[in-house]
Amino acid sequence: MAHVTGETVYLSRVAYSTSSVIFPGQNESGDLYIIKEFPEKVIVGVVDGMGHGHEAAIAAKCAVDTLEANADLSIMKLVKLCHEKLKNTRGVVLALASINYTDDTLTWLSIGNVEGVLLRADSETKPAYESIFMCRGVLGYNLSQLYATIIPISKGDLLILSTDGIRSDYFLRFAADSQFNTWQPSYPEWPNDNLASEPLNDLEEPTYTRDQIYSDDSFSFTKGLVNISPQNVAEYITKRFVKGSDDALVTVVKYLEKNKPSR
Ligand SMILES: [Mn+2]
Repeated sequence: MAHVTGETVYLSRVAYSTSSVIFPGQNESGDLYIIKEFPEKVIVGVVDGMGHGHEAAIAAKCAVDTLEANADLSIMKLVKLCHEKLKNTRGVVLALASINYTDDTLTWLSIGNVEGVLLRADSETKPAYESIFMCRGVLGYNLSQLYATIIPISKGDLLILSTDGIRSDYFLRFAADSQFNTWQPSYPEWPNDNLASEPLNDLEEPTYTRDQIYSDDSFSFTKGLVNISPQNVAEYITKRFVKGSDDALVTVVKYLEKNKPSR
């Protein structure tokens, strides 16, 4: 089983890392990502080709190539373009985000089931997180009405996009862990190379529900976010929350201070 976490990469206004796990027995992933920075924005995409193995990888590669070659377009146009280009493939689901540097906004949408959250670094900002809007559909097959949302984004905020190879309740457990002052990401070592051994059986029930976190003004991700690198967060999420029944990929992007490289 191939599990890879990239080191944190610093672009001019964001730092990011991606962690991925390939479905046992396959040698290529159907889950891919793209990040491309321009002077005034950065585009981030996480793509999940339907199924796994070679055909899934072909579809995902087609989507990523299309995004890469046209990243200067708006995300709505990018979605429609991918839909056209993917007609002869298995299709993909994806999440796309565009951070506009000139007005500090995040525009994002998801087609299918790629999850997206934005965790607030400033404990005064309420609610403590925002969720991506998930539209129905599979690019290449069927596309229903598209909705993107635009929200403000601030220094230190953490954008996390993850495919369905990551447990959908990862966010709630992550929230619980992030309440500690000295949060040290911890996870079990892989017991062996066989993901079917399910290293996650020992997880306790989540402490919070999404609604509780969303409406609780005393809740803050700040303690857990301040000194954690995108690499640590990405590695923590895949190692602790991978399902093992599918490819998995998570991309973590931290919004940096204006014109000042920071850690
Ligand atoms: Mn998947």
